[in-house]
Amino acid sequence: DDDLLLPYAHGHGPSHSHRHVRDCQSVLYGNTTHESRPSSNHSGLPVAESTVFVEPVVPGGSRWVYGHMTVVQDPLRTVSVLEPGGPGGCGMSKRATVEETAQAAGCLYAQNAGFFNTNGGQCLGNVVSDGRKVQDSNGVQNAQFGIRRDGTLVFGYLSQEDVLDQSNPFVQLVSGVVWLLRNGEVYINQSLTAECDKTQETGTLLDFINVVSARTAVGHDAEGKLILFQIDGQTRQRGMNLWEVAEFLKQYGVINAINLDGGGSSTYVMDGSLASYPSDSCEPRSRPRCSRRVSTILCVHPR
Ligand code: NDG
Repeated sequence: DDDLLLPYAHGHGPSHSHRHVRDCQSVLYGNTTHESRPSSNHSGLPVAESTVFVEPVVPGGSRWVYGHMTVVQDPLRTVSVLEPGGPGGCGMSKRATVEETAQAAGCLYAQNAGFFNTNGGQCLGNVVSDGRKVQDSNGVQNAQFGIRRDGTLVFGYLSQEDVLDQSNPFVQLVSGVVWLLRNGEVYINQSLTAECDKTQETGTLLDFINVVSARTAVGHDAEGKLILFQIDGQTRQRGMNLWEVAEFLKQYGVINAINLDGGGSSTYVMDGSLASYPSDSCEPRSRPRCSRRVSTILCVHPR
């Protein structure tokens, strides 16, 4: 398809196209650079189930992490990618705490999602929010999560053509960094060769993967339920590296998953109230730790 011909704008992309991903991936995946699954649709059940956990990072290990896992029964009708502070937030390079964005939208559960430029505050990557195309990444290649109009869940790498597709368009779309699990297998080594190194600001892509930190991720299980994942941490001191996040999710039956913005951005909100332990210090330092003003969020709302 045409993505082979599209140059990467602004020098942000890798020096290769989707052709590279296809050439370097095993025949197992053929020509596809992303995975698509029908989403579940259990309209009789509660919208979502949220669990808190304290678990050893490695089974039997001594390092423990605190986190939240949210299982969403009907992602098409109850999950939205929301701009910081509401519609238009990305256009204004706005940043808002997850509480602020979630309260305004009436989210039952919410966590931070897309990366942003820590200098200018710009939202990075693709953003489609409730059917509104907010911005596209201009072909910059990072792991994506999207929901199409018919409810199909999409994880992986998308060409500009895929992003702009009008036959079954994305109604929600957000970009992460590192495709953690593809078809139930850890896909981090492949992500290392394929993804843009400039979207995240925690060292090189390899450092970003290997460092322990607070993290957020999104994935799906075998039934097509959406799985939101958030763990607390502090970069270089507590939390999980991305290998551990991938193993953890795999162990709990997640099939495809991507990593979203983490570190001081990692935040979990229930009914508009902070329910996680963020790592950023408050400015001014009148209190110990504060929610960071972040970019886009993933919001689980009533049907
Ligand atoms: C977090 C990220 C950093 C990113 C910034 C803004 C981690 C470990 O938020 O990479 O540049 O999006 O995910 N850190 O600090």
